[in-house]
Amino acid sequence: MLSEKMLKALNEQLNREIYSAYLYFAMAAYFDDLNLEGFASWMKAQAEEEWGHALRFYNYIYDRNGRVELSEIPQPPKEWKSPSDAFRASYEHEQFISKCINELAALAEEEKDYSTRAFLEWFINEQVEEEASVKKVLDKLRLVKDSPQGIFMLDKELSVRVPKLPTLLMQGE
Ligand code: OFO
Repeated sequence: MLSEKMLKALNEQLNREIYSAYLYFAMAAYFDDLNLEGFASWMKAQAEEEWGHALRFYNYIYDRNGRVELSEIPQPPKEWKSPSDAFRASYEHEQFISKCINELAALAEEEKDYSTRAFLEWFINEQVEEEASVKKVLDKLRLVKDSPQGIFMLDKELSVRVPKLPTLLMQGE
């Protein structure tokens, strides 16, 4: 059984994960608008994975006899100054999410809720990967200084990313 405080915090994170998906869809639209299909498809894969994160919280809340509560999702930005500006925003967002996950883990420890603490382990590790994958692209964009040739090359490179399928999570992966 989840404490009221823990349930509220888990629901808040579930909604943040949905916002993450929303933000990455907005970034995908920004890149599609620039005809950068590789960047757009990378962002769509990222958005799909964020739905997977939201589903993990959803399933966990019900496994612990809680109730999912959806809140209003803020409108994400529509434009960024450049591809590197979009990836910088994405990196900052991932750092914020890592901080939220760490705070959730601290709360679980404070509450002696070891099941929730164990559940969050996956997210703690995932955030290392999330920050690193965004930072890798950001560093390359900085290296090519958003030059058309560099962006064209990166667009090709990013087009190969495929999402880890969130549908697996619905089957209790
Ligand atoms: Fe991008 O890791 Fe979830 O929010």
